[in-house]
Amino acid sequence: MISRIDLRGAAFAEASLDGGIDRDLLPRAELDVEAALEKVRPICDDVKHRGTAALIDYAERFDGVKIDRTRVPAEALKRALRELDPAVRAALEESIRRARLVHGEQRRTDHTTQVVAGGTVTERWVPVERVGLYVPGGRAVYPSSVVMNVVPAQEAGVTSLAVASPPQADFDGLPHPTILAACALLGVDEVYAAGGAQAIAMFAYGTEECRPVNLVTGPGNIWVAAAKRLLKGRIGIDAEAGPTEIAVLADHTADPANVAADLISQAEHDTLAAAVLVTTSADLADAVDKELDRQVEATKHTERITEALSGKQSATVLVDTIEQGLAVVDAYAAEHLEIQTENAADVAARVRNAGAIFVGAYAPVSLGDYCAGSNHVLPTGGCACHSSGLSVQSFLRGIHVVDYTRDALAEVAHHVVTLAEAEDLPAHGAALKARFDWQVPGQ
Ligand code: HSO
Ligand code: ZN
Repeated sequence: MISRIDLRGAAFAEASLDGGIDRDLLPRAELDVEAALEKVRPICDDVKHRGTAALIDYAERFDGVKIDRTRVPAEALKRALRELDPAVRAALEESIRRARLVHGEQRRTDHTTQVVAGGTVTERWVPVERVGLYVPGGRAVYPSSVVMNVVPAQEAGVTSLAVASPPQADFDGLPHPTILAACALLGVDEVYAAGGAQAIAMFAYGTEECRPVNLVTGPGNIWVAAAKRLLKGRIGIDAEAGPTEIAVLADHTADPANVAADLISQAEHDTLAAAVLVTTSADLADAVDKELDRQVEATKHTERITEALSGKQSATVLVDTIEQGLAVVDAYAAEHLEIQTENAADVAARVRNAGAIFVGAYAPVSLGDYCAGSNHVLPTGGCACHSSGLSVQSFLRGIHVVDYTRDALAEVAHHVVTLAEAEDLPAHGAALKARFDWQVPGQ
């Protein structure tokens, strides 16, 4: 069901550009966010002008449920936590504990550089004041994503955190109870029943019920991505999450049943999800194909997974060497990359482009999705060649604090004036001259 690209022999050189592999060798699923922009624009404008009333209308139109307010009452959060399955609660608590361990150590400390005697620049890390977290509803009800967004925000020191998730007809117009319970577990008490583009507009413009936020994070469908793109600038955004991707770089030592299971695990998310196996072993590729047939048949979401695996975005790539395999996975820049080879840690250390790397036979992507301690909000669509996943850093701004004494300024003033003149900006120079009775020392 998965297509095969054979880059052995001369084919590797043919697929190479400038010594590296062609980025487009492996096609990706197409999501036309641009086209969605025109549809979400009037929705966002409507929320801007009519606030909560617009959100109530959209709940009826898009979510099929009548609500009379968007703010979720505190009692509903408490109830959801009380009624949460104890095993799910214990698993979420462990997920939160591990995520806090990792993210707690990411916090940057302020740093002061002494540039000259009397002249310092301090980089001060300041948390964003208010963050809005979007959590999808529908098929993708992921309490784990609440954990992955809230924990780094809290560890960064964000004090005002609001969550929005679509109102559900089956739950009296409230967001899914597991989402509410996860919020309650994390100590988030400001939750809104709002979904899609309209929820992002609520965060950006504010309503009678919800104060506007500075930054919006969290996954979402194409409408959410389009609203983020539209409102970016007014608000900060994390990234536009695309369909999930897994790449596995494997050699003859990999277990085909494990490799197939891991490919299937991410294909389970979406018909557009991508599963890519890059291997030096044709025998492994054949064995994985067989395992895929067997395991896909036996799993719950067979249809969705079959479509994802047979889509143009999924493939098995045969290469001659691990070196070549590394070139392929670097060009692809997968959201998740597993290394299932001999000396996996050494091979992993040579990867340049990936959202997260999973080393060896016992670090499947599913571990990272829930309980590794790492973050599962990762760059998709090849963005891993320039961006990182969500972290404490995503919720901080580094502010340069410049502190110079008169003498320290005097020492460099002539250079400032010279550069200002070179740029035909004499008023810039004048700001210096004003401080020295129009006499710039050294000039
Ligand atoms: N693999 C998804 C995250 C997720 N998996 C949530 C299960 N639940 C994107 O990294
Ligand atoms: Zn997943």
